[in-house]
Amino acid sequence: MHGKRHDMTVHSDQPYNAEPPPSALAGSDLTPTDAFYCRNHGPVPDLDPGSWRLRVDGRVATPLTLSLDDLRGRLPEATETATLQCAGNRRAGLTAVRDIPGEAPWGPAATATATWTGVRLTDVLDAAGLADGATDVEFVGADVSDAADPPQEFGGSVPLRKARMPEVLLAWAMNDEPLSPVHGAPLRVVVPGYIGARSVKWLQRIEVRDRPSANFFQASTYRLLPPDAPVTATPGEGVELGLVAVNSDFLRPDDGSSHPAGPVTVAGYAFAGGDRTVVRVDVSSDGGATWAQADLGTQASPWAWRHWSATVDVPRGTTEVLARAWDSSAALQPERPEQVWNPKGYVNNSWARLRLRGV
Ligand SMILES: Nc1nc2c(c(=O)[nH]1)N[C@H]1C(S)=C(S)[C@@H](COP(=O)(O)O)O[C@H]1N2
Ligand SMILES: [Mo]
Repeated sequence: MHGKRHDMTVHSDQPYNAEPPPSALAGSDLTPTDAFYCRNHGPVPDLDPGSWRLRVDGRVATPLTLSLDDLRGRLPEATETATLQCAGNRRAGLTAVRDIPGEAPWGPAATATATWTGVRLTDVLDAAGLADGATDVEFVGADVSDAADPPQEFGGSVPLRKARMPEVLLAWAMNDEPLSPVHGAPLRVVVPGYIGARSVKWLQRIEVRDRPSANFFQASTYRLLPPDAPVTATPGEGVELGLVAVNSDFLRPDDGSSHPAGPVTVAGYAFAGGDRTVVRVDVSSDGGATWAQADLGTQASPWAWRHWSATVDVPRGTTEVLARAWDSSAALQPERPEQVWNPKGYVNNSWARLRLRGV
């Protein structure tokens, strides 16, 4: 379904929400599109690329209505390799601490990396010209979500200074192929380094504003609430999520798998958003008493994850292997999910844990 592998873990059919088995992400800087997770808050809209238009308005000098041909023909094409990561990635680790009603228990594969091709958002903003008071750029999709109260289109904004950065794209292609419907055809935003929610799919409107988006999915969800807060935030409550915190997890071998006692190679990914990169990954098989540094893979772009691998000694019986990443601001993942638990289950960046059985 939706051009995905047959072995996706489908968190819901309607709307379609799914992640691949972790091993499907292993060993490759770029994720095949059929293994790229999908996160939808409403039904996938069926948009005709010929009649589709993008409206650019708000605090601009000249409001624009652009067709796909306008974008392709008038502006230089740009390509970027970037990792998307959902704020709900690894939520299952938080759900295990305390129930999180109404939110799917995503595993570690609500993240993936693709090459994205389109135009730079900053070029579109230049074409419209900015008016006084412009501070934020809001993106509005064509999908109406009844998860919002009242039902509304999915949307969100980023600060103007980020919108002006060359890595922020309006993309029509993913991994050198036209965007598929489920990934936002005909056009989506890609905001590298920010939570996946800001990479709005089925883009139909860009509004330049003098304040952040009031859309339900920015003002009332994708916010970090204190542990004792009710699940439904009043607009503006808690902390708006934006930059992705340093995170990592195992991709191979499978959690709970059995191996002949002795050396076992483990592998995973690590990612840090903003303008930070992953600089080190530590692995421990003695509960964190001692750590060895994993071998870091290449970094396909400043906006991409890094794969890593390490060989650990697995004795007979059950061993828990730990991994934790450091980013270029010297931030380190926190140890336990209890320390980061929050009512909506976002940003579980606690140490990765993998159980292996030596036989
Ligand atoms: N229009 C629209 N854009 C959206 C969403 C959505 O539900 N509707 N989900 C967001 C979230 S929360 C994430 S994590 C990413 C996921 O992108 P993908 O489904 O292409 O992997 O899309 C974002 N863009
Ligand atoms: Mo997300």
